[in-house]
Amino acid sequence: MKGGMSNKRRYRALAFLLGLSFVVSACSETEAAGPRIDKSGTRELHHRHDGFPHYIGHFEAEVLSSLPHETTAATNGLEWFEGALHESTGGTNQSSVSRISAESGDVINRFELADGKVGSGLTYYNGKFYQLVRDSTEVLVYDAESLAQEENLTSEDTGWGLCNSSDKFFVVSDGTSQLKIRNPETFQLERQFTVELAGSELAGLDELECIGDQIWATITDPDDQNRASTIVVINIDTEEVEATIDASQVVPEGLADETTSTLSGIALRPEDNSLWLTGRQWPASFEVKLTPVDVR
Ligand SMILES: [Ca+2]
Repeated sequence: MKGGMSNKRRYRALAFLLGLSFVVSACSETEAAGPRIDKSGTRELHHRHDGFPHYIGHFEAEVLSSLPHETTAATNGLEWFEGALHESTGGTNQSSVSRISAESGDVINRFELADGKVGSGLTYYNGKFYQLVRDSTEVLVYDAESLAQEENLTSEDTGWGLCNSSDKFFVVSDGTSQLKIRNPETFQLERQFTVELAGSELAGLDELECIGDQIWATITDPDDQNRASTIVVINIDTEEVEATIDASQVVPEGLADETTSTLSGIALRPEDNSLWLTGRQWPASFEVKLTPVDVR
């Protein structure tokens, strides 16, 4: 941390504020029909009217179950589609898009990128997968069933993470504090904004998952391992951070270095609203539950 409040103190301060918002939210929901808040630590803590889980506050992630993950897979994007996990991997001359069995973790189908192309963010939209290429404006497009390549798109600039927000927008990160909202048909820029955490720009936004009206983002920060296992949850409309998640307990022990231990994959399985995390060269992908942290 370069000057100012330490990260730990900053997170505690933010967690306190978010904790307050959680309490306020819980109070405001009591008039609605049915139980809205489940504090027993199940994975859906706040059921929204549209069926998506909605998390507000500060949480810790714990492992519920796991799926084998190739330790050679440098995960840069993760997405569930039709009961299978789909993964974009980076690494020079090792990049691919893979469909992975939810039962065994085995690769069912794989498309390998041409040498020199580094796979990055991945998302599904309207029968196709879209994959960003690191340091390139090229957006690779695949048929979602066969993973056959289709005609590519070209973006105005480069990106890291990618998610599909309710089939209305693509959200793109680029390792800075900026998020770009793009038209999913044309990839044209519609809006962009700066993400702030506790009053400071939050750089390093990386892998994304769009869940309802929220954008879940991992943070790549080689100088701060706490941040590298933190997820921030941003409201796409208000552009505010609504929740933080400490996933440090999920990071497997014994990984070689900061790069391999970095959390770099988030995916929500829509069939059961289960949340899955993995990282570069992790031996497993993990289903996690989120437990609210009492920060008062
Ligand atoms: Ca994702």
